[in-house]
Parts: sequence; structure tokens; C-alpha cells
Amino acid sequence: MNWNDAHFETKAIHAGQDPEAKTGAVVVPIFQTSTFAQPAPGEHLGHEYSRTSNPTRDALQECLAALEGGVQGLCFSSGLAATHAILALLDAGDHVVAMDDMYGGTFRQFDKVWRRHGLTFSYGDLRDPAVFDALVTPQTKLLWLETPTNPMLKLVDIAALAVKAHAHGVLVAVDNTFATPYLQQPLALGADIAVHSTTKYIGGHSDTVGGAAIVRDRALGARLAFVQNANGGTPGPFDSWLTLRGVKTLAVRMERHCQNALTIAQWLEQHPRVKQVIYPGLPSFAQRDLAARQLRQLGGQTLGGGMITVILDGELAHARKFLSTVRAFTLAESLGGVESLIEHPAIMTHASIPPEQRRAIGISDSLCRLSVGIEHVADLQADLDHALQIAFA
Ligand code: P1T
Repeated sequence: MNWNDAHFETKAIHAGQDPEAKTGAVVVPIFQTSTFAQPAPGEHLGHEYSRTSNPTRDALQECLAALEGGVQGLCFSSGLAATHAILALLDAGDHVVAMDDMYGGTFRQFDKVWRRHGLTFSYGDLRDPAVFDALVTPQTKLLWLETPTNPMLKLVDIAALAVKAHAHGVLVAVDNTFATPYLQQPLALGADIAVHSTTKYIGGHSDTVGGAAIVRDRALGARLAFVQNANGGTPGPFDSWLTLRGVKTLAVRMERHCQNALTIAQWLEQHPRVKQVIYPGLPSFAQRDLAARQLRQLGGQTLGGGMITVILDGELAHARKFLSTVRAFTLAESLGGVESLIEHPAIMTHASIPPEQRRAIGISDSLCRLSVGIEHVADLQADLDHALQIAFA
């Protein structure tokens, strides 16, 4: 059945997930098989080998394509495997323009892997779209955006940059991991590829690692599907199934993540030990107008996501004590699960970015990143309050 005209919540539960034809199983089965019997050489019943295609992965791919408003979704064994497949579309000598703030692992792949293979990169603060004009060259083939960025929660204007990039024949990829398709629709705004670490909000339960790339052009989809199969960084059936199970509740989880995060952000902003709170749903957010245009609105309020970046009014030692004291928040890398996590980007997720570059984009030693979960917000607030008291005692 075609669910394209259905609402987001309905697509999340039904797109690619019709009851199974043979048994009527309501939930897509885990087709835990590497290969498929062929009635005659070269003839098959739709699947040959699970790297190439697998019914459980197909269901997830179809669902994610529907949620992002694309024509094809491709899933990968991690977010970085999805990134790798996209960069593998380029040739040696090609140039990439990228936002200067992004997940440290993405930067590491660009800088330590792809540069050795002859790609070149220019990074800039693309909050000002005119910065793109200064960075683009005749060799530029890809514009890589992350918005909101990890960890500074900077926004880039996808629609404005897509127009500029397309005028130069440059493909636009948007890492939509932080916002999710529930809050932000990059393809509708003009991007060519929406990218995800499905490890995060899409899976939503911190129990599996995965990635996805969704496109709105069939020819680009075919090129990416070729790389997916040729390079082979695909997720197994069980990981695909866990992700598909998670994505069914994406809309309701995101609303609670946003509601809890806004409450915590407002409270932290008043806290005497806090220097700055960055949260796209706050009235004080620097790019408040762009947030209102680009992120989903609910009841006149911008849904700012579940991530908060907080700069303590102290030193590294205060941040260390704070992070070691929290209990309702778990000190861990990653984000986007139902449980609240907290981390220190300079030491943890963004350690692969050189210190001077980290400082230039604002990742200081007193900066902590919160992934606000869907526990009761009062327990989360009490935990942070207690940990701040101990850290500054
Ligand atoms: O971890 P993996 O599934 O390979 O996804 C990489 C990735 C891509 N894009 C963004 C925006 C990300 O945040 C990540 C992974 N990030 C973390 C593990 C983290 O703690 O920030």
C-alpha cells in the first residue's frame, strides 16, 4: 500500500510495513538469512543475497524514505558508513564544502580518510549562506551540512544554501540526525540527500548502531544503492528490525524530548552556575527566526529537539565533577535514546577535532552536551541541580 499521503505518525507505523503476505504477521519479520533460494540460475523471488537486499532492511528503507519525503532510502551499518557511501560517489580531485561544526567522527572521516583518497575540503561557518560563495570552486561537488550542528546547535538555512549549491551543480547532503524527519524535512527544503545516524532518535532506544541516506532523485538513489552493495556497509536484519521497531514511536518520543528539553533549558538558563544555554527552542536562541522557519512548530512553539548545550560558569574541573555526579543522566557518548545522556564534547565525542579548531567553533572545556530523555522532567531537573551543587561546592 502507498502511505505517501498519510500523516507522519501513520507513515512511521505503516510505510513499508504491510502485514507479511504469506503468514499475515502484523510485524515485519526478521529475515535472518544471508541468502535466498533461487528456482533456477539467475532467477530469484526478489532477493538474492542479504548484502544486496533483505526484506527486513527493505521495510526500514521504505519507511525512512516515506518519513523524509524521498523516493528511496538506503540503510547502512552506522551513520558513518552512510557518510562513507555518500562521499564514495565523488572522484579524486573533487572538492567538498562543509559546515565548520559537525560530529567529530564525520570530520575525522573527511580529514583522515577521504583526504588521503584525493578529496579536498573547505570548512566555513555556513550560518551565513554567503560564506558558501567564498568557498565554492569549479571542483566542488558536494555541500555537507549538519543542522542543528553537533554540539554547538548552530543552524544553517537549508533552502538558501540548496539554491546556491544547485546553481553550481553541487549536491547537498544534510545530516538530519539531531532534528529527525519529524522536526525537519531537508529534502522538501531542497537538499538532495538526508543523512542519519539511526543509532540516535530514529532507533531511539540506544540498542543498535545504524545509518541511512534518503534521496529524492531515482538516479542518485541508484548510484547510492550501487555503492551500498559494492562497499557492503549494510545493517543486518536484526538491527534493521530494532530500528524499524524504534521508528514507529518517533513522533511521540520527539514531542516529549522537546517538551522536557525546553523545560530543562529554561531552568538551566536561570541557574547561577550556568554561563550560557544553547537550545533552538529558547526565545534567547541566536537563530530563533530560522529555527521557527525550519523546525516543526507545535502550539505556536518551535520544537527545538532533545539536545541542549550548556556552558558552565567554571573550569574543566567543575565540568568533570558535574558529569561524574549526575545519576538520572548517564555519562556516555551518543544521544537520542529514551534515557537521558550527558557528555563532554572536548574530551569525548569531539576529541578528534584539533584543540585550536575546537576552541574556534566554541567547544570549550566547560561545555557539556545533554541529550534529554523522556523520563519525568522533575527527576532530570533535580539530578542536574544536585550535580551542579556538588560540582561547585
Ligand atoms: O555513530 P554513527 O551511527 O556512525 O553516527 C555518526 C554520527 C553522524 N552524525 C551525527 C550528527 C552524529 O551525532 C553521529 C554520531 N554521534 C555520536 C556518537 C555522538 O555522541 O555525538
